[in-house]
Amino acid sequence: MTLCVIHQHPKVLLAMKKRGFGQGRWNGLGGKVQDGETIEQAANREAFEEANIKLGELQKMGVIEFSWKTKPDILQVHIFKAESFWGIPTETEEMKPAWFDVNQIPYSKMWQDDIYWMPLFLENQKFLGKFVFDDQDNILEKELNEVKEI
Ligand code: 95L
Repeated sequence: MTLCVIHQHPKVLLAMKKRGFGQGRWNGLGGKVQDGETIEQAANREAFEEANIKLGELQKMGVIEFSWKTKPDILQVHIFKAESFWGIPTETEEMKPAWFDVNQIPYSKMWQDDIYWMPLFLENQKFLGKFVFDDQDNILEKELNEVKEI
């Protein structure tokens, strides 16, 4: 899976997921990598599908593996930063994009892992991690390490 957060300091672009997996949470843009597609191509395609924007250069910021104690699903998420994009972030059927000040990130309405890695992301520090959730998406186990290179 890909996850791209646009960071134009002091603002980040997040998007409220309106339906499906992660509904009701402020997310980055992204989704599943399709057959025949690179991870970067998937990040670009998802940004266009979800918010109608074309991404500039992508920086690899982190890889996190998410799993659930009570489900077989394992998601390997590649987290990217884009500092530039083309177009106007537009609400789609899936997402409602909005800008947040880096000091007012809505962590209480986000996935619980974000509060751990977003500060590293904002400081341009790369990271690798693993989180295990319960069936209500609460964190049961966490591992997060800063790294020099992804
Ligand atoms: N901005 N953060 C996200 O969009 C995000 C964070 N954590 C997650 C954990 C599991 C998952 F399946 C998705 C996300 C996710 N989209």
